[in-house]
Amino acid sequence: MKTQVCIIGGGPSGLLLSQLLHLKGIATIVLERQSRNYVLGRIRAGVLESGFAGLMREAQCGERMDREGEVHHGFYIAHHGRTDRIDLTKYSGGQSVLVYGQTEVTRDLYEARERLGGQVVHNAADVKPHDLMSDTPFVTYTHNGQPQRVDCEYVVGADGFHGVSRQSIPKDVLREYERVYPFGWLGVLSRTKPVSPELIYANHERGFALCSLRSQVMSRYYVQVPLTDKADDWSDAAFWAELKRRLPGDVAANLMIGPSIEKSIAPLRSYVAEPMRYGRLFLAGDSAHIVPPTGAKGLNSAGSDIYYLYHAMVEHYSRGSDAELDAYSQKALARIWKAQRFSWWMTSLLHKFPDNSEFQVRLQQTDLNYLFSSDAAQRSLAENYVGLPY
Ligand code: FAS
Ligand code: PHB
Repeated sequence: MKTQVCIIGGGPSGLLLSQLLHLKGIATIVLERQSRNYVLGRIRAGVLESGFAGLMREAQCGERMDREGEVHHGFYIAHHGRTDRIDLTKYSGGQSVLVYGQTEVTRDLYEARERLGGQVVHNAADVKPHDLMSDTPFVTYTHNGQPQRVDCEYVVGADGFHGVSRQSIPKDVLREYERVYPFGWLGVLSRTKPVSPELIYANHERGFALCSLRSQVMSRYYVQVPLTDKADDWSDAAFWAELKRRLPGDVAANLMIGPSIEKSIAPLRSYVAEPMRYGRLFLAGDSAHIVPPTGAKGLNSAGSDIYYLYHAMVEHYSRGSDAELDAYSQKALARIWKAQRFSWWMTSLLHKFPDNSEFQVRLQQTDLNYLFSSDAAQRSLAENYVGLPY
């Protein structure tokens, strides 16, 4: 097979880039290790920045998102017996976020690829990029036991944190930066009415909790748990009881509980790999960076990578200029590191760190008191949460 851009990974990053390039007449193929249902079975992000939503619309995938997604103008932080609201719209100069699950984003992208006859290969095993430093890179894989080869001009590694692409960059070229947090998030999805019309982030002495949603009949809740916990250790009853303990009394009293339809634990880490380019290979999304989900920046950071790479590829193929391709890694990393900073800060602000000294505990409390006493501090939080400009 021959194509212009071979994309490894059929998650939101790979599918969005493939769809955007296709609309500009640039040929792509997406190689996805799992089945479509497996990819759609993952429950992940829930909040979209306006930049990401704009890319979905440009990709002709925004119709259901705009119909079913909820525009949110603020969220709550419950802490030290108080519940304060961050007015995102007031403090970000009129912006908002869209609450629409990553699962639905991915479903919309799959359906759009199908409508356009896009090439998405599922169950692609042993995917491996070759000759990345040449002008004729290629990718091999096996499908239904048959060896396959894709000759291409560029390879995009959109294969997530555990993918093969980042591993294809030599160790003496790759620089990695990482912080692993001493806790994880136990998440539950339930067909229940959300307890609050807006998200509630809770800083509690027992640990962090988050009340989110997917729709008015589908709720998404999280509690911070030790890294040693397993999702199976938690019965539904134990989860709901712990969540209630960490929420303000009036909220806990109104919490509608029900059977979990998904329950999983996500470890929390901050991670960046540099550079995001090696010859004809470009990394995008979780293959190059991971954030703790506290700031809702994971999927949204993938969005800005895709925006830069999409425009760089169009520049190359339509105007023969490689300036934006050459600038991609530096440009993407500049925004990635700001999302890293914000995600680390929100995580430090809201979680219980087992090894924190009394001094650090008081600093965290002071950080929250300062936040809600300062318009400047709330403007800073709001402009980062709605998404810094691409
Ligand atoms: P993805 O990991 O989504 O997609 C990569 C794809 O590549 C996968 O489908 C994988 O099967 C495929 N792949 C991997 N190796 C391959 C190979 N060798 N060959 C072919 N295909 C291969 N973000 C938030 O904003 N909020 C959240 O609450 C949140 N929760 C999360 C919970 C978990 C458990 C995880 C892992 C992430 C979470 N994230 C969250 C971040 C998440 O939303 C990512 O940012 C988002 O999935 C990034 O999309 P992709 O870059 O497409 O990577
Ligand atoms: C979610 O709804 O899954 C969600 C929302 C906000 C976050 C993290 C996760 O910061």
